[in-house]
Formats: sequence, structure tokens, C-alpha cells
Amino acid sequence: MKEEKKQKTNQKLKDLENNISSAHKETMTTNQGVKINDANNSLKAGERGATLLEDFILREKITHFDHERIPERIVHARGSGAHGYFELYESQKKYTKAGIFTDTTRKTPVFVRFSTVAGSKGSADMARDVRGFAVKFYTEEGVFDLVGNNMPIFFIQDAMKFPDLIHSVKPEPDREIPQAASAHDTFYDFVSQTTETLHNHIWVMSDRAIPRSLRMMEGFGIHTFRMINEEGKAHFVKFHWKPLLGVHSVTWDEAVKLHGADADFHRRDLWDAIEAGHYPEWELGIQVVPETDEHQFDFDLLDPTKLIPEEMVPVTRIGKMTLNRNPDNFFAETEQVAFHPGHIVPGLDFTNDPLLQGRLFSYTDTQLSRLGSPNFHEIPINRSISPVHNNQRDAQMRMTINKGKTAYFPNSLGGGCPYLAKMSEGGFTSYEERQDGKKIRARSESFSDHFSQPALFYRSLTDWEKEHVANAYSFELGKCTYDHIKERMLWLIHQIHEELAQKVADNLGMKVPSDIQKPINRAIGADDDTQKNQPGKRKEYLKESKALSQTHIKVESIVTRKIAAIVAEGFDSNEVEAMKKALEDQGAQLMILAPHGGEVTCHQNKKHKVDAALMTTESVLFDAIYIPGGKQSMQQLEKNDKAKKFINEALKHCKAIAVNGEGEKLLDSTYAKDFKDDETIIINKEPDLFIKAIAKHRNWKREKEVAHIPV
Ligand code: HDE
Repeated sequence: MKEEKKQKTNQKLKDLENNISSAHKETMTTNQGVKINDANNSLKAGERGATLLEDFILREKITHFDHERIPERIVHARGSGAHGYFELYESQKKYTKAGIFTDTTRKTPVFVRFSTVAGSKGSADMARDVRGFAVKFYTEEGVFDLVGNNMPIFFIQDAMKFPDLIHSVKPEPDREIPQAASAHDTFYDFVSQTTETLHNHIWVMSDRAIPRSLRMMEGFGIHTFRMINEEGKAHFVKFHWKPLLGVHSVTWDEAVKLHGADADFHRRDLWDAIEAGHYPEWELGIQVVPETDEHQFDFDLLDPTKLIPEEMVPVTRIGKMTLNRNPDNFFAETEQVAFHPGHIVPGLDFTNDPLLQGRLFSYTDTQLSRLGSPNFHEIPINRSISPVHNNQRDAQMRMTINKGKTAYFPNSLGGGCPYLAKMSEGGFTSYEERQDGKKIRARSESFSDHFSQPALFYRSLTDWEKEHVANAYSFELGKCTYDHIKERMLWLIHQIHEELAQKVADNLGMKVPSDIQKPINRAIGADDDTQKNQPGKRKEYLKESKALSQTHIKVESIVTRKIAAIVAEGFDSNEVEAMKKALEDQGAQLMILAPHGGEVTCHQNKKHKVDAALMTTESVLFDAIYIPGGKQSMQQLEKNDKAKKFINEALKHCKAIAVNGEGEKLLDSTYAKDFKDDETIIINKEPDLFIKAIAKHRNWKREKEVAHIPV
């Protein structure tokens, strides 16, 4: 890691030099290469005269500026990207012939873009939302995109419903309110009448929708794909990304406050971790199902609203992805990257999942409108590392200069080139799946179980996770204004879990309806038999699935965690130095916060740099709090309301707090005085115990007892 960090620093210095040289050693020019000698004044008819139309320098600069924006993504507009690589642990040749999954000597470059779904490009990171988790593998056989989310299932079963889903969650069109939020009438009007959404929806109500970091969330390919081996034999496969830092979330109260404290919280966190050399890592896992087992489950493998519980088909970890380089230019890379579930390589193939099939159309179409030309594959971030040869030509912004006379196949004038690759030369051939059926607009009856998996998810959560789900439903429905929408939702939640529905109803001050007037319409056609097409009754084919609770991955690490040391003039710097060293040895960061910026003097009369003045920062930006001793320091901090707010908030958000010496006095002036027995409140102990407490991420046991704290 150290060596890599050194190399990176050298590279950075080199880049910086290059940048400096382009800024200092080269003259400024127009886009046509003409040197410019005044970039501050437009051409005028006299000092106070009118600006002249002939000013080609002004026109070029303004025109370019006027066209700087491209349409933002219709969904997933807000995103953050990073470069990295993927390495395979063991050949999977029994399942696939794809080089990326058979050749363990490769280091396949990747570009990843994480995103929220509903908000605009400038919306805040901490919205309660699904997170996109899109990975572009630049493989030797062509580009493979795994365009997934941080939740293993999707809201709808058929691509036909996607515009409805998105229109309902986006800001309401009359007032364009609310931004990046699902808590509003139109979304629940849709959800409450589209029962297939309930599974993904309950995941959004869980802590998975407010991750602590993009580096601390799982990723899922969602759809069932196929892997095809050399013999042409197929297996069904589902893809999983398992973060090595574990899966962690913030509380809803923090998420709300983070909106204001740092709207770029996730983007900054990802960037800073990579700059610091703490490269985020995920293992790629696969769940493999033989074709012969296709109908062995209580659900349909083609239904994207269902997951395969890990208890039924284990996840095998086959490789690791490391993100080790930030983009050089946000627009050129993160904004212009064009993902597509249809970018696959030989050895992989699709299934008939009707959502996946629809996506295969949508992504090229969207890139055409967003990037403006079918040549979007020529933008550097989208370019394949394997050579591209075909007879496609021209169109806007063509970069390739194709030589020769022939742009058709077959040809003899061009020597028959580019020629077709045989299968043995790596030519892509689609899996020969037998297709035989009537042309119909319908939903398979095997897709009609809408309650069993949301119920399984809820049952599998810990008590505190369940509490968060109930609170999230209550918050979201509390923001809706129509009673009939809330009633429909309560009835549906009741189908998932009776006690959950009762909790939400109590919070809303409503009753769970015993039945609802209209039958639930699961988006069927007008002529369908509405009685027949109701969602099926809840089944319990598995009591619980441990993997569904985000507590199942235990990680004893505090790498990249941020800890605030709150100090004032006269603080005990020996204690701070010792704590700093202990934390930094574990890869965490201790930041000095004081009532003012600049420098702060310690008990030994030495000056120390202040990382942030208390007034400019917030408790929610830190994972834990440390208060060192120092009599004089405490006298000042005891009178400082912001210092107390830091502690009260950290307490409420179940974070670890450590104090030394007189630091305990500050603790005593806050609600923390009643929690001295808490195992993550460390008073006058070795840093080791504090480190263990931070590694727990949160002490959720404390949560109910601190609910009353008014911060
Ligand atoms: Fe997407 N989705 N999607 N989606 N999606 C887009 O493509 C779409 C779906 C996902 O960081 C768009 O380039 C349809 C499932 C991610 O650039 C668009 C349907 C899953 C990203 C689009 C779905 C996703 C997108 C918008 C239903 C998880 C961001 C901009 C048939 C497996 C990629 C763009 C990035 C982006 C359409 C459903 C994930 C409009 C029609 C299911 C992570 O093409």
C-alpha cells in the first residue's frame, strides 16, 4: 500500500508539473490555434463604445460556454466516479469462457460510477434513495458493463412501468417539489397501486438507503444473467459486490443534517479516501444456478423483484475490485461515461427478464440524447481497450479517420476486411435458448408473489434495523397529504408484517384498514381478470436470511474513519499526540477542532494547527469524538454550546466518545453524563478500547435510550 501511495504521489507531482507547464509555458490560444493577447476585454468601437460583432475571440469563448452543459441523466443524475482494476482469484471456466473470469493473471481496468437515482445532478448526496453501482470493465475481449444498484432487487418487473415509476418519484410537475425525495403523494399513489414495488420499497425504507459511505455498501447486478462456458453450456448467475469495509449507514437524523453540513458528503468521502491511498475494495461474488434448477424456487428467476437468498444459493467470492485513482476531469469521465447492460462479452449472456430486455433498448437511446451522437463509444472514458473495426461510419463528432474505400461487408476491394471472427477466435454468439410461445401482452403468473420477500427482508433485520424501517415508513407517509393513499399503503404494509403496519399507523394517527375498497391493481391490462391478477398470499419459504441484515458482515477496522478532537487553549497535547498516533496507526484520521480557526496553544505553550473551527463544522461529519484533558481548555469548552452540541449529537447518533482527564467535565455538562456505563463511551482508558468502539461503527443498543435528547 505504501509503495503504491508513493508512486501515486510521484505521479501527482508529475501531473502537476504537466499542468503547470501547460499553464505557464504555453500561450493561450483560440480553438483554432491562434495566439490570444487579451482575454479580458471584448473588441469595442472606442473605450466606451459598442461591442463589435466581429470579435471572434469573444464569440468563440461565449459560444463554447453557452453549450457547456449536456442533458443530465434522466435517472442517476447525481454521481461520483473512480478508476481502478479487477483481479480474479480463481478461474471460473466451468461456468464461463469470458477472459475476465478465467484468466487469473489479468488486471482488468475498471471505471465505477456510484449515483443516487431520483435527484438532479446538483442534489445532496444523503437523500434516502437507492444507489447506482455501475462498473465498466475494459476487458481484452471488449467492454463489459455491470450496471447495478446497492439493493439486490428492483421496483418493477416490466420495462413498460419504468417511466411511470420515475415520473411518480421525481418532483411533482406542477411545483417541481420535492427534490431528491420519495416522501410525497405521487410516489405513494403509484407504489400503493403497484404491489410489485413493495420489495425494493422496503429496502429503501431501511438503512441501506442512507449509507455511511459509497465505500461501505454492497452492489448487485439484480437481474439473473447467464454464463456460457467453452462447451456452450449455460448457468444462471447473479452478481454481488461485497465491500471489504463492511456495510454501514448513518441515522436518518444525521442524513437530514448532512444535507446542510456537507451536500457532497459521499462524493468527498470517496475522493478523499482514494487520495489518501485508502483504496476502496469490493469482492465480486456470484450465485450460480444450473439451468436444470430454473424452476426449483418459490419465485421466478426472471423476476427482478426477487432475490435468491444466500441460504438457498451461496455467494462465491471470485475476485476483487480496487478503486485507486480519482478522475482527472469530472465532466470528461464521470459525466460522459456511458453504461449499458447490453455491453457484454463472449461467455456472458442475458435472460428473458422483461426488465433487463427493456433496459437493453433504453441505454443506447439515452446516450444518444445525452451525449448527442452514436459516436459516444469514441469518448476516451467509453473506449474499448480491445481494437474496434467495423463498417460504421461518420455521424456527429466522429473521431476515427477510417482509411480506404470500403465501408460495407462483404467486400473484396478491402480484402474482405474487417472479417468475421469464428467462435474459436472469440466471436460472440448468443446462447441458443429455445423460444416458443404466443405473442401476448401479459405478466407471468409466476411473478405474482409480491409480499413474501418484503416480509422475509423485514423478518431478517435486527430490532434496531426494524425500528428504522418503521420510522422511515412513518416519515414518508407522514409527508403525504391524501388519506386514501396512506390507507392503501397501511393495508399493504399489513400484508408484509402486521406489527410493522400497526407501528406506522400509530405514528400516523390512523387505523390499519381491514380491507380496501378497490382491489389492488398490479398494473394489469384493461381486459384482464382483476380478481385473478391479485398479488398472491404471503408465503414463508424461509424464516429469515441473515445476509439481508447489514450487520452480517463483521469488520473490525477503523480505516478512513474521521475522529474529532475538541480542544481549546491549554489542552493536553501529550494525550492528543498519543491518541493521534494510535488512531493513525489504524488508518483513521484525528482532526483538531477548536473554538476558533488558525492555531491553538497547548498546555506546553506550543502552537498547534486547528483543522476546523467548531463554528464551521458539525458533529455529523465525524465518526467519533475525543476530548482530551487540560484544565484551562475545559473551562472554555464548558461554556461553548457548539462543543456540547457535538457531544450530544454524537451520543444521539450512537457514536463512540472518548475522554481523558478534565475532558470528563465536558462530558458531565452534556446528556452523556448519564451514559458513562456505555461500552462505547471510553473514560480515561487506553486508545485501544476507543479503537474497538469506533470499529463497532455504532452502538445501536444505546439508540432507544437517547431518543429523547433534543438535538
Ligand atoms: Fe437504469 N437507466 N433503467 N436501472 N440505471 C439509466 O441510462 C432504465 C434499472 C442504473 O452511472 C439511464 O445512462 C430503464 C435497473 C444505473 O451512468 C437510462 C430501466 C437497474 C444507472 C436508464 C432501468 C438500473 C442507470 C439514465 C427499466 C439496476 C446509472 C442515464 C427497464 C440493475 C449509470 C443512463 C451511470 C441509468 C434506464 C432499470 C441501474 C435512462 C428503462 C433494474 C446504476 O437509460
